[in-house]
Formats: sequence, C-alpha cells, structure tokens
Amino acid sequence: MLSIRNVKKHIESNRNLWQAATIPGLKHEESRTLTAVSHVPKAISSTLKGQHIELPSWAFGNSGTRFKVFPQAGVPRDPYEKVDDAAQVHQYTGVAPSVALHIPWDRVDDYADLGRHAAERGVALGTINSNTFQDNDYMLGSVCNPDPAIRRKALDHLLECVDVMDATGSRDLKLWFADGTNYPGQDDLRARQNRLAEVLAAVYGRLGPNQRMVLEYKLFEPAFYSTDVPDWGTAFAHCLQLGPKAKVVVDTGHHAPGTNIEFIVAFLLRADKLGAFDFNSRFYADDDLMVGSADPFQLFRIMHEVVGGGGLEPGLEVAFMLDQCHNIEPKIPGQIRSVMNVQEATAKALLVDRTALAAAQADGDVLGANAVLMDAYNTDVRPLLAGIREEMGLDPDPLDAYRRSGYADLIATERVGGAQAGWGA
Ligand code: RM4
Ligand code: MN
Repeated sequence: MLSIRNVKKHIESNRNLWQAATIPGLKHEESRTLTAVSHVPKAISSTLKGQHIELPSWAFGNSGTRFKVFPQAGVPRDPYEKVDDAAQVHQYTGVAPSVALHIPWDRVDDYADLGRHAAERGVALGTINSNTFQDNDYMLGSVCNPDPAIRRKALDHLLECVDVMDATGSRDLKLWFADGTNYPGQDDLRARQNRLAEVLAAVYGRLGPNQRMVLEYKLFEPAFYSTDVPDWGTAFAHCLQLGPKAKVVVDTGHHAPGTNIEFIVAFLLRADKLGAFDFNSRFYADDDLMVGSADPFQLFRIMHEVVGGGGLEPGLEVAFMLDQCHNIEPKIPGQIRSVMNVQEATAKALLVDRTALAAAQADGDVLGANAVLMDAYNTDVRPLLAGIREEMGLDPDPLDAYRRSGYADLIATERVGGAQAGWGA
C-alpha cells in the first residue's frame, strides 16, 4: 500500500530542498529529484505508464467562437495531417496513443489507408464521432426531427459511421445530438423521446459484437428551451433500455454550474454504464478549454472516483478522451499540456491512501477523511511524472521537448496552400 506516507516521509526529509524549490531560479533538474519514482509502489507507476488518453482530431484544426476564428500557421489541411499532429502529442507524452475522428470532418476515401498512416506514426484511430448538427435539414433536429425523412437521413449517417468503424477497427461510436427546441410548444417533448429511442435502437442493432455506442448529454446549446438528451439521467435511461453495448459519455463541460460531476461518475461506474469521458474545462458553459485548467481540484475529485470505482482497470473499458478547442493557444502544445493535466490528476488520485480514508470514514472522522484526500491533492506529482517519463524513455519535460523539436516551425513552413481544417472539414 502506498505511498502517501512514504511520499510524506520523503518530503519531510527533503524539507530544505523542497523549500528551496520555491525560490525562483532553481533548475528543473533539482526540483525533479524531490519525489522520485522509487518512492511510489510499482502498481502506481505502471498504471500511470499504461494510461491511455485519446485525442480529438478536431483539436488540431482551426476553431473559435461564433464571433471570430483566428487561423494559426501550420494547421492541418486534412485528416492525415491531423493524425501527424496527434502523433506528436503521443511522441512526447507516451500516453496518448489514439486519435478520435469526426465524420464528416475527417471523411477520407480509404479509412484503412488512414489507419495505416496512423500506425506508421505510432498511433491508432479511435472513437468515431457522428455529426448530425451541421446540415440545413437539421434546423428542427436530427434524430428527433418531426419529419420522418430527416430522421431517416440522420439514421443513415449514424449507420455510415458504423461502416467507418468497421473499416478503422474502432470500438466506439460517440453520439451527441444537438436536438432540442427553442420555444415552449414548438414540438412534443414525449414524441421526441420516442423518436430518439427508435433511432438509437436501430443503430444499436447494427453494432458488431465488439462495438459500443456511447451517448453524450449536454444541458443546452444550440437549443435553448429543451434539449432531447440534456443530462446523465436521460442518457442513462436510454442506455439502460438499449443494453450492455450502450454507455454514457460524461463531457465535463456539459453541466449546469455547480453540478457535482464526480457523483455522476461514481453513480455510472457503479452501474457499469460509464462509457467515456470528454475532458475539457469550463468557466461558464461549454467552453472547451484545456482540461484541468479551470478547476484542477474538480478533475482530481473526478479521477478519485474513477480510481475508486475501478475505472482505470482495463476490464472496465472507460475511454478517456479530450474534447477541446484551442482557439488562442497553439494546438499541439495545448494538447500536450492537457494530457499532462490529466496525468497529474490521475497520479494524485492514485496517491490517495485508501486504507486510511476508509478507516477515517468508518470512524466518522470527517476532518481526518478530508485530510487524507487533501494530502494526496496537495502532493506535487510533477517530479514523479517526470521520472516516469524518463523510465519510459521520454524527455521528462514534454512541452520543452516539443518546443526544441522544431516541429511547429516545420509545419508552418511546409503546410502552405490548401484549406486549413476547421469545423466543417
Ligand atoms: C459537442 C460535443 C461533442 C463534440 C462536438 C464538436 O458539444 O461535446 O462531443 O463532438 O461538440
Ligand atoms: Mn463532447
């Protein structure tokens, strides 16, 4: 068992050095020696080494708000170049070995060829994201639209996505529906649920034995009055009715302010219905900022529930994905930073002394239990992760290694001409 005690002992014995680390000018190398990998149990370091964080292809394309998209130099022009950029993130972090595609943004003639290209770069194609929100026909909804012909069109797109999964070998189809209404009375809320259930059942029936569908909910936007899959309860109820191959996606930006997301995570894990995360940060609504940037404590609390619920164990098959947009920051370093933020939250969650926590909880020791959690959260795990990277043959500082590689200049010089990718290509 850990660990936090050992780490604490170690911190104690290095108190002087530890304090010195806060003095400006101390070299990275010196502070890195503070919490060495040797101070945590093997099980923790091997879990961290085996972590799998999936990257979204669209994070590498141009994005912005409805007011302005600021293009960046070197942005990919096609899915092949998006895969190249995603592979950079994996090259320097070692824990981002797959990239999710968005159809039709990432439509190619030959998916097997794109898969080979990814494999050559050391990554795999991951989750297939459907898109039923950008066609003129979908103004009043896609799978919940009152017009059966439009529902059929949406269903055909979802079935096409499963064809893509067959070609790419992807396990998961991610469904997010922009469906909803803007005005009371605009449509029949119950009828829309029936339409949704009907389409979901048709897609579910098309899934192969090793394929799953993961259903994402979102409180509002683009619809402002009612949304057809607005919360985890609605997604959970549909998934429960569909069967074991249907699970819920928790996008961390898709809740009302103040929602206890870790409770949702704990609940879904307990019910074996947590399929995936879409990680990002929000201050206000669905901001799609870098995960762990707005509220690292919340991310830790989520990862604490993941660890407690066995969500990091391979058998549970929870997909950890990023769903972000880098509107003003460079995209590849933005993804690297995000992966590191998830790693840090995971490491802290793994450091929680669960035996001490359980004992304090059983004793009704409110402050003691809280202290166990806070001890783990307040541990600086950066030296530990740097050491783990070194053991994996990586540079301990992924962002600096990427910067030194010159890749950003290379793509800015080489990727001239053509249309830069964005939401729509
Ligand atoms: C949605 C949702 C989906 C993502 C799209 C681009 O808000 O989060 O996961 O595919 O945005
Ligand atoms: Mn999402």
